[in-house]
Amino acid sequence: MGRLVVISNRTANLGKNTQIGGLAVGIVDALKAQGGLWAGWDGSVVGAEETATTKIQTHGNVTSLTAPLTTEEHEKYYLGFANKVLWPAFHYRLDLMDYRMEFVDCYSATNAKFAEMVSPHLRDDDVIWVHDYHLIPMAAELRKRGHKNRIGFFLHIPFPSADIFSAVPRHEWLRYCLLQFDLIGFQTINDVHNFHRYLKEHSDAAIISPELVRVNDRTIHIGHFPIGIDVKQFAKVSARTDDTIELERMRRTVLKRFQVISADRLDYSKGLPHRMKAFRKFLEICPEYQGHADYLQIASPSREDVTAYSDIKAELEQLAGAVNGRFADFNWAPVQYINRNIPREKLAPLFRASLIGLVTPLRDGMNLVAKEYIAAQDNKDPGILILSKFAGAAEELSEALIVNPYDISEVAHALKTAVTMPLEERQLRHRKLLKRVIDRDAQWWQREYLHALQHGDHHSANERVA
Ligand code: ADQ
Repeated sequence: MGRLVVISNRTANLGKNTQIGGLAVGIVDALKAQGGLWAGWDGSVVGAEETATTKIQTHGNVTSLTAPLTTEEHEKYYLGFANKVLWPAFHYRLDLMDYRMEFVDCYSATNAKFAEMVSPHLRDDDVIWVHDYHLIPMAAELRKRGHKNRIGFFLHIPFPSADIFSAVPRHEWLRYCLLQFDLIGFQTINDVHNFHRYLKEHSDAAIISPELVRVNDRTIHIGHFPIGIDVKQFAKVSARTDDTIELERMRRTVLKRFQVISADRLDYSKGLPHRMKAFRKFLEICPEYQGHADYLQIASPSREDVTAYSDIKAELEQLAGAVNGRFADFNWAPVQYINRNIPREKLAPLFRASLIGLVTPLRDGMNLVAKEYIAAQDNKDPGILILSKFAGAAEELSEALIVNPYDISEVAHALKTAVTMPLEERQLRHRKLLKRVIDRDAQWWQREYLHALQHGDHHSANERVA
């Protein structure tokens, strides 16, 4: 078996991996098991005049290969085409798409730069796994350099409907690039359907079966591989006896108060203002819970250089202030809003201590917070997950209270249902959800994907998913 080569926009620090999320956990495990290379951007931005040098670091059988972005690449490739064109369009926000021709040129050139960095290090039997929307042209660039390896792509964000994808400028070129991979992996069955429909309507690719597409002399495999979390690690940190849990116990039993929690990157796709309005509506329709419901929104700063992100931040802050202004009393403020990164060791006990996990993105590839919330619960007295039907996770987590995040009133009523749900029903739902989260954890995800990539038979993998 050859080595595994992973190419992603960002790489994790291989030296210490205690803080990494599901994606990185799955990848690091696979790299360590097989030996290999992890290549990507090192996170720094340098002036064009500074020579961009490749950094090579080795940890055991894994080597990391990273380079900085120049100011121009950061602006046009990363913030530009990736995050002002592809991200909004793939999350159904064509209104926020800001396309410029120089963005796509730089996106293409930056992919070529990373391909050039990786190319001399590749061996013929390496299996290459490329991640996410930043690197759609990577296989095409590697093929140009003569590499005939098996190259797979995994899209972490949704693949939108055919109409939306065909509205992305240069979608024909993006399609050509995607079809240079040997395996295209999506998060959900819905994403696979959207891709098929797009191919049927906008290309002459022959769809041989749901898993096989043929274009000219190439056969491309397609499948869905829902990403999971490192359940054991998350359950372990959430179970640590912690002041947070003690506080919540007191809250629930002595003060008859309960906590609702949300944690997201502060991104317009996550539906934070809609959710804040739903909580406000809940306080309106259930006045008996005023003084008893605490809503904790933890929102980590994200892509603040993009206007749409600073706009959503301002909107959320204004709303949180307005809800508190309207409902707060001397001994209670309904909304606690934290705008920073919280270490995993703190986040997990907070999830465990909250009666309701409110996860209502307007669109999301998967949403790992939903799975983390389930993994953090204690089955003796588990909390309830309220989950958007537009999160990829809703395809698997059907025992959650599934809601339409655009329907403020529906979400407010789901909050009411959750607060009054009997313990036995909470336990029953949680048992089923936890089983699914455990069965399809981060390790399962990488094994299924790599099996499909290496053997070209993801059919069996996806049958197991169904
Ligand atoms: P993201 O959009 O970043 O990921 P998500 O899947 O929810 O979304 O992962 C966020 C991670 O960050 C979770 O592990 C969560 O615990 C953590 N997090 C959130 N808020 C935090 C805070 N304030 N402090 C610290 N940590 C915080 C993209 C796609 C998703 C897809 C993943 C993985 O958009 O749909 O699930 O990739 O494929």
